[in-house]
This record gives sequence, structure tokens and C-alpha cells, in this order.
Amino acid sequence: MENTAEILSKKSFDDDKYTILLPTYNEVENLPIIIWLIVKYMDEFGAPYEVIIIDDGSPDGTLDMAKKLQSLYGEKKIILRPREKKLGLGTAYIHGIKHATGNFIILMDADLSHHPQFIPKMIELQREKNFDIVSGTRYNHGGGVYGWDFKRKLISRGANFITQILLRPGVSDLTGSFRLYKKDVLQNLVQSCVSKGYVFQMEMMVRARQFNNTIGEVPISFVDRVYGESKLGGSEIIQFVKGLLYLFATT
Ligand SMILES: Nc1nc2c(ncn2[C@@H]2O[C@H](COP(=O)(O)OP(=O)(O)OP(=O)(O)O)[C@@H](O)[C@H]2O)c(=O)[nH]1
Ligand SMILES: [Mg+2]
Repeated sequence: MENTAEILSKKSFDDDKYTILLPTYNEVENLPIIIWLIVKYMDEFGAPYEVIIIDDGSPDGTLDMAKKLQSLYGEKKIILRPREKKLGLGTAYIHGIKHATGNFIILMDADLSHHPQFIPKMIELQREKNFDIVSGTRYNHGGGVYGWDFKRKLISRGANFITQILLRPGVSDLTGSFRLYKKDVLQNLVQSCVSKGYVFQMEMMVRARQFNNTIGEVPISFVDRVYGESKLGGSEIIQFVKGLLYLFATT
């Protein structure tokens, strides 16, 4: 039998439900760990949730792993919405949103850089202030980055710093993607964003400010991916700068 505290805390979510979108490309080692952690922290927290895994034809067997996890944790909790081939993160989000049954959506990476322990904190802050968006931040309130070399830290810090000066978005971590959104707010943002690649996350925050969306921040510790290849290269940086200048000129 449930105790009173449990009944009260569950009841207080009313019709709220949280959809966690997990886009994956070659995350076969990371997926079982991230799912285990999500289930652990979300079950403890007691909020209704579902996880939608969007795998883009990963050659390493991520989808087979996802199927195993689905049979382990159940089809209500783990939903699979795979696509045939690698079509990019932006459209993976759009694809996931279409299938989401929650009124809140959490975007996070599946490579263990984003720890699920921060999801309840984001939800609590959202509920406290009714924010449209709660953004995880590495660059304020005691958040941090672990495992990156100097070059990568410099690039990330530099991108944030320049964007702060040019666009003044009022959010401390612009290039991160660990965020909670009201579903309609996210839909509106995704539809209005034009950029692809790293600049996409930043554009989301710039547009959010344009639309007067309210944004809260929760400090996160970001850990570099343990398994799998990192893809940040020179062309990504050039793309980011181009996107930044485009936004500077047009917003
Ligand atoms: N469905 C789908 N997922 C993707 C695609 N590209 C990346 N992902 C996933 O999106 C998340 C973020 O991608 P990452 O490769 O971690 O990007 P990053 O964190 O900027 O770079 P590194 O971690 O340093 O490689 C991870 O969960 C990836 O598996 C894609 O084209 N389609
Ligand atoms: Mg990553």
C-alpha cells in the first residue's frame, strides 16, 4: 500500500507527463547505462515519464540493444522510434516530439555526458516558477565540465562568450543541449530554427528570448563521453561562427 506522502506527491503531478527524448547514433555501450540511470532517478522522483529512443540506423547495434531494454523495462516506459539512416539531431528531435505523449519534453544526449540525476532538479525548478524552459548550465551556479582538454574547453567557453556579447540571450550555457521544455514551446522553437549542427542549440535560446519564453537554469556537471567517438572538428567550428553571425545579423 502507498503511504500518504507517496499519494500526495503522485497526485500533485495531475496530468503532467515528462517525455525524455534520447537520440542515438552508435551508443550501444552507453544506452543500457543511461536508461538504467533514467529509470532509477525518475522512479525515485515519482513523476510520470516515458523515454523515446530515436536511433538513426546505428551500425553498432544500438537499436537491438534498445529493443532488449524495452523488453526489460516495458513498452510504456521505453518507446522506440527509429529511422532508417543518420538524418541529424535537429530532425531527430522533431521526429521524437511528434510521438511524445508528455506535455513536457526533456532533451538529453545518450552518451553519459548528461547525468539523469539532474532531471528531477529541472522538473522541480520548472514547477516552482512555471518556467517555459529549464536549461542545464555548465557555466553558472556551480556547474562544470569534466574530461575535456584545454582546446575543447576554450572552444566551448569562447563560443558562449562571443554569443553572450553579440546576442545577449540571458542564458549562461548556450551550446549545451540538456534542457526541459514545455512541449508547445519546444515545438514552436524547433519550427522557427534554421540552423543545423552545434549552432542549433544556441539558436534555440536566442529564439526563446525573441518569443519571450521564460528560462530557468540548473547547474549540471558535464562529463566527456566515455565510449564512442567525438565529432567536434574544424568544420563544426566554422559552421558555428557562420550561424552566429547569421543570427547576429537577423535577430
Ligand atoms: N538519432 C540521431 N542521433 C544523433 C545523431 N547525431 C548524434 N546523435 C546523438 O545525439 C547525442 C549528441 O551527440 P554527440 O555525438 O554526443 O555530440 P557532442 O556531445 O556534441 O559530441 P561528442 O560527445 O564529443 O561526440 C548523442 O546521444 C548521439 O548519439 C543523428 O544524426 N541522429
Ligand atoms: Mg556528446
